[in-house]
This record gives sequence, C-alpha cells and structure tokens, in this order.
Amino acid sequence: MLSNLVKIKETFEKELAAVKDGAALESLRIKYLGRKSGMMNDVMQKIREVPPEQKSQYGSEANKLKGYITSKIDEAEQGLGGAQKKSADFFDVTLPGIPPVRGGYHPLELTRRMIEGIFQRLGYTIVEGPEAETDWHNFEALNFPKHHPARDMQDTFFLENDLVLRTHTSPVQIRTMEKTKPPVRIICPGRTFRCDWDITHTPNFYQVEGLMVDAGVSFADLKGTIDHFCRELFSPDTVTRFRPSYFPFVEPGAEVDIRCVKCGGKGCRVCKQTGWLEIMGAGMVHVNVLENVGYDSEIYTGFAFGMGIDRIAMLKFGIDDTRLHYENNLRYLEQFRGVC
Ligand code: FA5
Repeated sequence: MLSNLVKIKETFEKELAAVKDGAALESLRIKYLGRKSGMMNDVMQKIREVPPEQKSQYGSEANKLKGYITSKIDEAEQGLGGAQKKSADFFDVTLPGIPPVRGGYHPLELTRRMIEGIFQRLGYTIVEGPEAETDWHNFEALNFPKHHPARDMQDTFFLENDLVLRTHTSPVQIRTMEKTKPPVRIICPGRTFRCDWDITHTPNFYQVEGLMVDAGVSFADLKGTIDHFCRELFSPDTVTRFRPSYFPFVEPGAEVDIRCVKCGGKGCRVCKQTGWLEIMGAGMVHVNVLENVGYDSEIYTGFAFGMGIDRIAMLKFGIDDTRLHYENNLRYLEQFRGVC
C-alpha cells in the first residue's frame, strides 16, 4: 500500500514536469485532487482496506502526499503567471457591460396616463372609487331603479350584502357629488367588471369617467371638451360625431364616434366599412341624478362621459384583440417600451 503512494508521487512529478500551460495544469489538478474522481480521493478511500496496524502510518503518508501535490500545483500555477491562470478567475475589466433590461408601461397604463394628462391640463381632478360597489352607487342613484330593463345592458357580477363588482366608473360621479358642492370637474379612471368575453370584451376591463357640473353647463361645453380631447389624443384633424343614445343617468344621451383612424372614413375592416369608430358614451347629467345627490337642478347642470381604456388603447396603438392586454405576453408588451 505504501509503495503505491511512492509510485503515485513519482508519476505526478513526471507529469508535472511536462506541463506547459494553464489548461494542462488544470487537468493535472483534477486528475490528482478532483473532488469526486481525483486520484487522492481514491487513496483516502483505500484507508478502509489497510490492516489495522498500518492504518495510522498509511493515513499520515497519504495526507503528506496530498499536501505535497497541492503545494506543487499551486507553485506551478504561480509560475505560469497571470495570463495562463484558470479562466474562471480571469475578469476582463475592459469588456463592455451587459445593459440591464428596462421595463416599460403596459399599454393600458400608457393610455390611462395619456387620457388623464389631457384632462388634468383642462383643470380636471383625478378621483378614484371602490371596485366592490353598493347597488345604490352603481345603479339606483344613477337612475336605474330596481327591475329597470337597462340593468340588463351591463352583465353584472353580484357579491354578498347588496354589493356588486362595479360595471362602470359612473358610481364615482355619485360618490363625489354626495360629498362635494359644485363646481365639480373630475376624471375617474378605474377597473370595471362585466360577464363578457370576446375579441373586444373582457370580464375585467378599464374605464375613465368624466363629470363636470356647474351653473350653466351646456351640451356645447360637452362637445367642445370631447372634440378637444379627441384631437389631443389621436391627431389634430380628428373629426367627431354625436349620435343619440340611451343611458338612464343622462338626458339627452349620446354615443361619440371619431372618423376611422385607419382609413380616414373610406371604410375598412377596423371600422366595419362604416368610416366611424365608437369611442364613448356621454350626455347631460339627468335631473334625477342631480336630485339624488342633493344638487338643485334648477341652478346646476352638468355633462358626463365614459370610455373604455381598453378600446381607446386598441384604436391608439392599432391592436385588434383586447385579450392581448391580459395575457402577459412579453413579445407583445415589449413593443410599448419607451413609448412614454
Ligand atoms: C357605460 O359604461 C357608461 N357608464 C358610460 C357613460 C358615462 C355614458 C357617462 C354616459 C355618461 P357602456 O356600457 O357603453 O357605457 O361602456 C362604455 C365603454 O366601456 C364601451 O364603449 C366599451 O369601450 C367599454 N366596455 C364595455 N364593456 C366592456 C368589456 N366587457 N370589455 C372591454 N371594454 C368594455
């Protein structure tokens, strides 16, 4: 057994003498000192097979040999100099760095910020409200009496204790008017919910509500405000049109269209050959709504409007399936990096 240690030492010395570079030295180190299959590992395992009376001498000689091989390899490594050291130790400080990946805003967040910015510059204040809403704020105070057929227009998710997941951001109008005296000029972005799922509808989506109430506010103010908004958001030559429509909380009510951003009104797949794209609901605040929050409808009038952020984002960025907003596909989301 002891003679085997002597043989290992002789062979090691011969092999070390033949080493010319760092790679060869590294192979030699692994061959003798490698943790799993190194020769010295094998030598140490063999202690178990040595007769008891020779165990202590064998152990001591084996340890000496391991120390000897380690120090010789270290010495040789120093001798080879910095350039031929193990590559893992080498760090080239002149190499260019790896730039960290920068995040960006989600397209819905981008769109919300754009919409908010336009109205903030007009003097509107941003207000938020709860996502779990009372029947009063989501429906009743907005002039949807119980059993009113218009409640069916919004496929509602019902919660316990007379609460619903809000189907629109209009309840924030009510909450604000309940605790504020006119003049009111607010913009209310937020998450909304309906039992809906196709390429233009999702169960979770986002809306922005706008409300202005003061003495003498007219439909002309509504038109002027919406025209300005559309030109700021889309382009200075955007054309709008108002079509009569029905929402229980406004009278008169309208749906607002813009001339198709894709074909300029000629008719295409995006506008379904009509030349127009619907972008929001709007109208003059209903007298019943003003009375429900304690405003004197003989003095005050107001307008309100509400739009889907998902829909505006689709038109602004040319997206044809709203479900993309919720799939967390990085290849899709990365396209918006640096937009704002
Ligand atoms: C309303 O929700 C009214 N509260 C808007 C309003 C406010 C009218 C103030 C008058 C005065 P409507 O149900 O049409 O209206 O929804 C408004 C917008 O929300 C739609 O134009 C659409 O862009 C968006 N929307 C509605 N349901 C979904 C859905 N499931 N997924 C994505 N967007 C939706």
